[in-house]
Amino acid sequence: MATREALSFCRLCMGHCGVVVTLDDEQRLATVRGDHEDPQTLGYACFKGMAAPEAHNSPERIVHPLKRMPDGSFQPVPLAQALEEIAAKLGATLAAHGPEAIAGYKGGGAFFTSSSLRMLNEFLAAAGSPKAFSSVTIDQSAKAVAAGRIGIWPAGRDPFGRGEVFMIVGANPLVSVSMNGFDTRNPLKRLKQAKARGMKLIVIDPRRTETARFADAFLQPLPGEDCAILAGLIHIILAEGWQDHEFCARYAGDLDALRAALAPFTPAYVARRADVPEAELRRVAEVFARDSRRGAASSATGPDMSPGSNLAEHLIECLNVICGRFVREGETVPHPGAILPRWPRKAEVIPAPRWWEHGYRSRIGDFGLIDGELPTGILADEILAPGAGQVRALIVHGGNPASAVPDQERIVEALRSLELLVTIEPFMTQTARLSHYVLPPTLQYERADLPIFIYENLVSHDPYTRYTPPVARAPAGAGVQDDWVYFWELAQRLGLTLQHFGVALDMRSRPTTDEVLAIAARHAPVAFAELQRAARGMMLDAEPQLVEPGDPESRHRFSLAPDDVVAELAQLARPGDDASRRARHAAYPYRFAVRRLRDAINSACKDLPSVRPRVPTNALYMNPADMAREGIAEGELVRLSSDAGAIEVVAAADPDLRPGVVSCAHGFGALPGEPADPRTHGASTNRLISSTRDRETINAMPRMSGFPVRVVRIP
Ligand SMILES: Nc1nc2c(c(=O)[nH]1)N[C@H]1C(S)=C(S)[C@@H](COP(=O)(O)OP(=O)(O)OC[C@H]3O[C@@H](n4cnc5c(=O)[nH]c(N)nc54)[C@H](O)[C@@H]3O)O[C@H]1N2
Ligand SMILES: Nc1nc2c(c(=O)[nH]1)N[C@H]1C(S)=C(S)[C@@H](COP(=O)(O)OP(=O)(O)OC[C@H]3O[C@@H](n4cnc5c(=O)[nH]c(N)nc54)[C@H](O)[C@@H]3O)O[C@H]1N2
Ligand code: SF4
Ligand SMILES: [Mo]
Repeated sequence: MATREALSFCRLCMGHCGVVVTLDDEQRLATVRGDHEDPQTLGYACFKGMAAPEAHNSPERIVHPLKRMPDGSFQPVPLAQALEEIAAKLGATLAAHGPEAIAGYKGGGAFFTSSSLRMLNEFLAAAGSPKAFSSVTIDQSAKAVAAGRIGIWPAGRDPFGRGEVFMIVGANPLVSVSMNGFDTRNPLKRLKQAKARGMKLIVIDPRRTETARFADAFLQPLPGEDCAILAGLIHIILAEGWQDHEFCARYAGDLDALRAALAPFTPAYVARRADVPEAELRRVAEVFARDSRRGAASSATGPDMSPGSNLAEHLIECLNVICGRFVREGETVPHPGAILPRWPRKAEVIPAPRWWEHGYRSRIGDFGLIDGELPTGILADEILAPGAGQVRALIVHGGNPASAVPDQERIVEALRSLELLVTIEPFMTQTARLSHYVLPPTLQYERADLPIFIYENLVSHDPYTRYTPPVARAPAGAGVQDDWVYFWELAQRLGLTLQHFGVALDMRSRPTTDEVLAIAARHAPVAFAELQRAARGMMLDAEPQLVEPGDPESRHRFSLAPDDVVAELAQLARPGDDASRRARHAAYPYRFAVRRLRDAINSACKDLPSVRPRVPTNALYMNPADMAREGIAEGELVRLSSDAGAIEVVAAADPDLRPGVVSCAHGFGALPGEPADPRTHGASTNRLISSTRDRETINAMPRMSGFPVRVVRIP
């Protein structure tokens, strides 16, 4: 019986929906609903967000540290024993093989736990290991690569709330509630508000998505052709002279070199290649550049998971640069920093920093660091390839690499070969099952938290932040801990000092979670205690930040056409390419497109009792005309193959998908070698992807969308 209500916010995705929760007599989470008085998210909450009580109270939830026994079963062990044994093993590995033998992988569950979101990195740094991996480099790290190659405008792009236009390349924020630049605080309402004030929406997506239904201009190309499409758009804009001439003169470097490199991408060539009408391509250029003066282009996983992802992001930013779509001198910075420190935003370019060209190089593939981390595309090789620096121990924090990392067979082989695999995880996931130890965390409503503050300007486009106390109790008798506690306890046993956002933690007496959060929030314009008292968060707009004039002496420019980008464009346009694509097309006539499901988050949430019937499996979506041509009926089993592997999945009709394209969500299926029923377990799309071929330069991003596949009905 529900006895008490409390306010909090959901931490399953970037939406951060403000919610009202009810608690039962034991202070356990009973219900979750959208908070209609929430100033940010205006009452929105999705089905899986409201299903959180099922996760918190699940009989399947891991509530004690588990140790894998020689027979493969898991036994609960006392926390002290688990920590002693793990620390002893880590210590022995460090002594025998050095810090490079210890690595970490951080996933979504860790990013959305603010007290812990840097702890894995900080633990590895304290141990002297450079081997931090995360889901970022199998997601949208092309954005970091693009910033590193083109340069940075400190005040950022034109915000959604002020633009006359917003261009979406391969994202579906009305379902994913996650997209750089889109206002995802109740995305449907925010989109309707923006359209009501006259904002034009452009969508480029092989599927007529929930978001695309609102588009003023919609391109439905083959996936994997964004580089050509974007090159074509810039080609048209420069040819017509629709760019922002003043901004270009002042800030755009190598504009002529870019123009030359884009010469092959004529509208006719691009239209043929991406299979879109040339007139529609022109229309997108018109709506974005000719008819609008402000408003940015942005993207999400569509282009960032397809071949040429780094180039695609570079070209998106080129579009913004040539059209001058940045917050200008004298204008307010939308979110200048609430938890993160504020810094001067000048109207000038920070020249391309190319971070990865300095410092550490990986032993596999000679990659540099992206945002201080190694690319997850080489994780399996770092574990499997013998030699000095081979990874022998891995800590997985809030992630499920056995499901999430492309080339499932190879990553699972790697995880199985580890001398020590420790996973901080609430459920018996595929990765947990391969682990030597599983350490159970508190779940979201049981812990104090802040929004995912490292991306705070994506969560809210206003200077807003919010604290939540723990509102619910963990299950009676449970041995769960806030995630960061595990890192502190292990560090202490190894004699290491954790530096949390530059502040040394007390390693003798364990701090509280609030103390840890307060360290991260120490630059906030208000005291942490004040933040804690604000039940629905705080708008920290007492001192709006205006963009300062740039240094008149500054000669810094955006690098529109650095050598590597020019080489990638030349490669894309090379004449042999057409022929080889035609040959591939004969063997693999469809193209695969990534997609997400509304009621699941990657590999999580789909097994909750109320969600299960809504997403029984990861169906392969096909256009009904393609199904008819292949003789495939709704619900039949098909074999989906790429040049890297094959899976069996259930076919489902999706008239919104363009012909020639098939689409299937990731995060399903069983471990390699184990039986899996495609109708009840689904299958892992990561078996269709090679981790050693087709990797991007710089961030080793695998090719996860836009690749050729074949679909055959299984009789
Ligand atoms: N083929 C293919 N592969 C993909 C993608 C794709 O589109 N296609 N998408 C990629 C992308 S964008 C991403 S971000 C990655 C995701 O990669 P991961 O983050 O590694 O995968 P998830 O399935 O999201 O795993 C999150 C885990 O966190 C756990 N968790 C939930 N709450 C908590 C908590 O409070 N604390 C802790 N410690 N854990 C918690 C969940 O149970 C779950 O097991 O997958 C990538 N892989
Ligand atoms: N409900 C739900 N929400 C989620 C998640 C989830 O699993 N479920 N996952 C979370 C995570 S980890 C992330 S990273 C975000 C991702 O957020 P989004 O990137 O918005 O995810 P999707 O909804 O899959 O949208 C990707 C779109 O790209 C299109 N696409 C595929 N290939 C191409 C291509 O080559 N070019 C173009 N132009 N389009 C292409 C697809 O048709 C699809 O509509 O979502 C987050 N939110
Ligand atoms: S949209 Fe995201 S933040 Fe909002 S309720 Fe759903 S999962 Fe939670
Ligand atoms: Mo992601």
